[in-house]
Amino acid sequence: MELEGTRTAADCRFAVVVARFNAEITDGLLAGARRALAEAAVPDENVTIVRVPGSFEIPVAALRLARMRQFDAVICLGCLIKGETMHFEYIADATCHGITEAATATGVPMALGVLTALTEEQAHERAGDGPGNKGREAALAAVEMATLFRRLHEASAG
Ligand code: DLZ
Repeated sequence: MELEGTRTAADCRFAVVVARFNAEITDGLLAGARRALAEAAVPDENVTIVRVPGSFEIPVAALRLARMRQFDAVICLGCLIKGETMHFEYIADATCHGITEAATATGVPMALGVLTALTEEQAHERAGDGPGNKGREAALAAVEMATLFRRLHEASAG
């Protein structure tokens, strides 16, 4: 038997956690994610958007949403731009580990759409209107994982 997810997820529900820090970029990631979800036939009413101050706050919000058991997947969107500060490394590390832990602790798939860029220009390139938008990529991964997990559930029930 071979199982994989699908490209449409009309019956699935998604939460999107989006950081406000570097909002110009994260707004672009959110727009990319919303376009991808619409292309995957996910109705707007099946998408819940939750805003948090910065990327560091994403994992705890994602964990809380996953524990609600109302979402098939959580899409995490943020943008870290390397500056003079060591904060970049600390926050990037904590955010990625936190998201991984939230997913494995709950069994709810989480898609990583947190940009780590060296410059603002690099970040803009990954949050634009084209196919390279990382919010779009995260949403497509979430659709695939959500539908895969539905199939796994059906397979284990049947
Ligand atoms: C403090 C901080 C810094 C320096 N840089 C970023 C960043 O590039 N991207 C981001 O999403 N958030 C940043 N933050 C904010 C932290 O994520 C967090 O919101 C604060 O430390 C408060 O907990």
